[in-house]
Amino acid sequence: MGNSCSNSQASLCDVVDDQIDINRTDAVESRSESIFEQSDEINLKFVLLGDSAVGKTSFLYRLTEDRFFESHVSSIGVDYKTLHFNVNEKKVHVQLWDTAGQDRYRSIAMSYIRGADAAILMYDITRASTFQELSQKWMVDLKNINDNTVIGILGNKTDLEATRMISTQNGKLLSDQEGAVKFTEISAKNSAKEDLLLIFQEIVEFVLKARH
Ligand SMILES: Nc1nc2c(ncn2[C@@H]2O[C@H](COP(=O)(O)OP(=O)(O)OP(=O)(O)O)[C@@H](O)[C@H]2O)c(=O)[nH]1
Ligand SMILES: [Mg+2]
Repeated sequence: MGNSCSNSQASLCDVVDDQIDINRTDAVESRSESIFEQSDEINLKFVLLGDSAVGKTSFLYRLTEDRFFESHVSSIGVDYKTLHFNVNEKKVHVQLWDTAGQDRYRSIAMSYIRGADAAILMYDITRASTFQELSQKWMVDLKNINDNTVIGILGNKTDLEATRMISTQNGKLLSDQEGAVKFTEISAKNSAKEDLLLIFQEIVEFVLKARH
């Protein structure tokens, strides 16, 4: 990632705050990290999971920096950015953890599931194996570790429609089967940042509702 969070760093890195200003989401000032959850401030932890090269890091870049890179630099550890939302007059700070999809880093990825309020699972609509692994590998591990995590499922790379292997209907079926609160297809390459933020905010709102 940019700044101090490069892909060559395997563990913790500095928070990179991103200011957001969309519809129901007002931009808020950057803040210093706090472990306290004050009455008008809520801190959430989300984790991004899925096979290597499905587009997790690209999604994070589009959400936070509105950029896209054609090259694939495999993540080798974990990295995060903090997104800020205003929901019902509360400031919600979401740490979004981007994990590495390669098998050899799986145990690291798994350790970030613990304590996660939500998991966003991603597959590549042009690679059937990434869809199968979602239910056979990622979902199994997720539920074994933390059965209460709110789940969102994203099928990525809709710009590659000509080589699509997984239909939208099958994505929806999987989502229903796994009890995901949100399923949609996106393109980290072509989707507008604002649209991705709205999808993200919907999941945030589900998490907040689930807490009450
Ligand atoms: N055409 C297209 N390519 C994409 C899209 N999203 C990501 N890619 C490409 O897919 C490759 C992998 O993207 P990454 O974001 O690095 O994938 P990742 O899931 O983070 O992979 P790991 O870090 O190895 O787990 C890169 O070459 C990206 O440019 C998309 O929506 N459309
Ligand atoms: Mg990555």
